[in-house]
Amino acid sequence: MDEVIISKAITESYLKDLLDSMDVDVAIAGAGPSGMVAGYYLAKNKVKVAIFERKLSVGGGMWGGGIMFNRIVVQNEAKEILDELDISANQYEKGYYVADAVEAVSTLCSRCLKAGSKIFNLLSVEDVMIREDDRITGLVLNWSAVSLANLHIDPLAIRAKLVIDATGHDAEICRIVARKTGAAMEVRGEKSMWAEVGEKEIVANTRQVCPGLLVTGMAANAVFGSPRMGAVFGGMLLSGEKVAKLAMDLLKKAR
Ligand code: 48F
Repeated sequence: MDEVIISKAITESYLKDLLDSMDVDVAIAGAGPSGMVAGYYLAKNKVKVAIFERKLSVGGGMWGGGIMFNRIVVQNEAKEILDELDISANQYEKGYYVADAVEAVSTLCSRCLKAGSKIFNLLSVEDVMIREDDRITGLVLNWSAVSLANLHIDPLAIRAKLVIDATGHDAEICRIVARKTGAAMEVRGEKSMWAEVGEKEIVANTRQVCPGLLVTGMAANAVFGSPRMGAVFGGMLLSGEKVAKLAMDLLKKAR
């Protein structure tokens, strides 16, 4: 065993992937359920995609189900996506399926990676690149450990034809853009729990919010002031699928 070979293997292979991901078709902020579903469908369709996740683990709010009972509920409309991803689920009542949250996250992550997405954990999106006409052209990244340690260290940037905000309840990327472009967009903030309305509106709220920036998952409901839903995940999956389709349409048009 040679520790230096091990160290070189890790460094070279990581840096190769990071360098390759400095110019992508789609960069996704956040590897929660909506971000990874988007990453899966994009990569499956040969789109070059990189996902940047602040935490050590991917999966966002899906691991813990409802109040740490690690089960998630998915309604009929999104059952097809569970099947596509090969996540097992049992019907609880007509139209309501229950899945194991740990199987859901681990399988989704595996399918997303095996389809060809790159996921970089421990990296936080701290800013975006904004060019003419308030177009978003990339992400500004720093190690999550830098902000945790309160260090003053400059970030690095990656270029993307499109950026997807999949940062969940805080809609962090949209908030940055709203702050830095003034009138270009507004983040209204999510409303109190109302599963039926939240699940319906999340799909409609999944869209391009300013040139080059799309929003998915809970971030979409936060931007447009729609309710949160609790541990029902169909909307997240449908939103991730929809944002991938929208991104592919935009990429096609730009060709
Ligand atoms: O919060 P999260 O799971 O968002 P989501 O995909 O799904 C929401 C559900 O989990 C649940 C729900 C169900 O009804 O409401 O809450 O919309 O995943 C967001 C991911 O983004 C990461 C964060 O750590 C999490 O893993 N994240 C947030 N801000 C940043 C980020 C950032 N600035 N840079 C990188 N990652």
